[in-house]
Amino acid sequence: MPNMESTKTLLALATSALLIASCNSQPPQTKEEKKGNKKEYLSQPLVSHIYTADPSAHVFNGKIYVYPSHDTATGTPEDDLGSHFNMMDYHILSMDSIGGKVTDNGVALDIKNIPWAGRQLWAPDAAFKGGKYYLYFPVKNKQGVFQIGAAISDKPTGPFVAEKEAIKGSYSIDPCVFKDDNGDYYMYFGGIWGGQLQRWNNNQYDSTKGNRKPEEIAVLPRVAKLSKDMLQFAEPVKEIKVVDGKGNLFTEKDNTKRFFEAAWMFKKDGKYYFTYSTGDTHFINYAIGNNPYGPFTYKGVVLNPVEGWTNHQSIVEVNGKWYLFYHDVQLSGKTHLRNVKMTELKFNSDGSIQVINAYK
Ligand code: FUB
Repeated sequence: MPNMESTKTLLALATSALLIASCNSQPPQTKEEKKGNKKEYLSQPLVSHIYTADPSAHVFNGKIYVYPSHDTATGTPEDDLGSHFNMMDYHILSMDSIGGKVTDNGVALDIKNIPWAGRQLWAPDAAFKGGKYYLYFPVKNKQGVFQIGAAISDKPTGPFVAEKEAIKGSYSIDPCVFKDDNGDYYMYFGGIWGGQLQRWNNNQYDSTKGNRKPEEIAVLPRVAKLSKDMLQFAEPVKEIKVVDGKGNLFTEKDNTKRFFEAAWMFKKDGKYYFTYSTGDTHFINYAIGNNPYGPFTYKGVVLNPVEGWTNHQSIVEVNGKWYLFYHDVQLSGKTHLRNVKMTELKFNSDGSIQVINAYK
């Protein structure tokens, strides 16, 4: 019979051997896993041969078109004004059906063919009226001030011909053109920080105006009805009120709820849904109103933060189902080289939106 000491030694040796065996049976951890960041994405990039962002989706003649920014690695250093988002052209994506093959239709508009443009082609949108397609885009003018331009084509995929000047009275970024049931079109727009909206008060530009202080009322998004020819504003630009359940405007410190950029409007069951990004807190939120000018009452989150700093959405109905188009940085891991994605969006019976997580 072995003595107590030799039994303990044998047991210790056996335990060590088992531990070593079990450690060796594990696959090595990736860098991300070591950081505890194992991710399973909700959906996959629509295309991977180019970087795309800020997807504005539309259904024209039964086909799905996505109007994204075209992210490019130009080497422009990163700063708080978004100088690294230094895009030069637009490519339009199309699909015959949800989940179908995605076609890149090539260059639809190049910055060198926009007479008034300086730099940085940011998030575009598009509209269709009277047999013509209209592309709306923000770009800095030659003085470095963001304005919004229009371009026309006979085809939804372009090529688009830009107007010689920016839309008169337009400013800032992220146009969204919404067609109401009576045939009127409205442009929603604006974005703070690098999008310069904080510099505009009463439609006057003041380059010295900085970001709002935490206690101040947050900068409000803007809207203007479009002229019949779709190329100008038909009225002075107005502010849109996004309010809490008591009708109060948000202050800058309410930065999980206040508007930052990425306006997108849609209408469902007679209600106007104003959706937007909260920027530095990275949510896509929604607020509901009874008419195109608001006020819009904050209702909640549509999309939780994605991988990457920016979060930018569009929401569109295709054959009776609703879809959220968004982006993240799955392909590059770099904040300015993004990829567009889509997923189904569901409503509750009271019209509220079921929150979407970018990860499973
Ligand atoms: O793509 C450049 C800017 O990043 C957009 O205009 C913003 O909405 C943000 O996504």
